[in-house]
Amino acid sequence: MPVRVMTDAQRIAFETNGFLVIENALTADELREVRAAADRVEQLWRADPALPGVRKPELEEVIAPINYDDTLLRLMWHPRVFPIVREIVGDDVSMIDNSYYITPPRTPRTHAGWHHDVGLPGVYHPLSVMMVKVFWLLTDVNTNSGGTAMLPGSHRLPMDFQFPDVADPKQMPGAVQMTGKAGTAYLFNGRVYHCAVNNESDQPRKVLIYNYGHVWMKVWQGYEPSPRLIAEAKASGDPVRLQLLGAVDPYGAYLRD
Ligand SMILES: O=C(O)CCC(=O)C(=O)O
Repeated sequence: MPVRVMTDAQRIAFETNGFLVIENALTADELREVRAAADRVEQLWRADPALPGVRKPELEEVIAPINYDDTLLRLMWHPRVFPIVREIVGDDVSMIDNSYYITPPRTPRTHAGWHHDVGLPGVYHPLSVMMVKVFWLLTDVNTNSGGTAMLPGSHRLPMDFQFPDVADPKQMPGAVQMTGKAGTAYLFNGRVYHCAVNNESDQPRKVLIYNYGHVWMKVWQGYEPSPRLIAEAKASGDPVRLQLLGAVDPYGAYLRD
């Protein structure tokens, strides 16, 4: 059983809304360290257009930043956030994908319209938690910065629920805009209906995204941990690191303490 770390207010907020905000998830020192690592990764990635990612006017995405820098690897089991993810997903928690998103200033359009992250055949999603995604804000994000918008409670809606079509993502009735200072983390059930709004500001929005699921699920294609990370996890013998990187028996592994 996962150790219970969530407060009652957090459990109720997550169950009812489908998302949770953790302010100051990173201390000032940690934020400095994580930003420096993200900057190093961005530099390496920009220097080699063959490295995997998205390079579009509405989004730049470094695929699998944990493969580049161990500070970003360690963020995957950060002590203020990972225990919450584990409590929600369960002891069979593992990594599905990870990204570094840079939304350029003044995007011409959103990079992600309204969607659910999960819609698996054979799963009754309104009562399931298949994925939990954590966003780590590396820049301050306000309502104009190209951040995520979510429909609270939408993870519980029937599978055939008809959402309205909206031309501008901001027009979705009932949507809540995720904002926060750099160092904030927010996490959500991958069934919550969400999108990114346009970045109407003069600043890039920078976020690290870590998506967790169950260890028997496959890693999102193209986001696999590098052979180096697997070898180092095996050498470490650390059960959390091994399981998050999928270097375990997918039908037998679960974290024990
Ligand atoms: O960029 C965002 O805030 C939204 C990203 C998104 O839709 C996703 O990760 O599924």
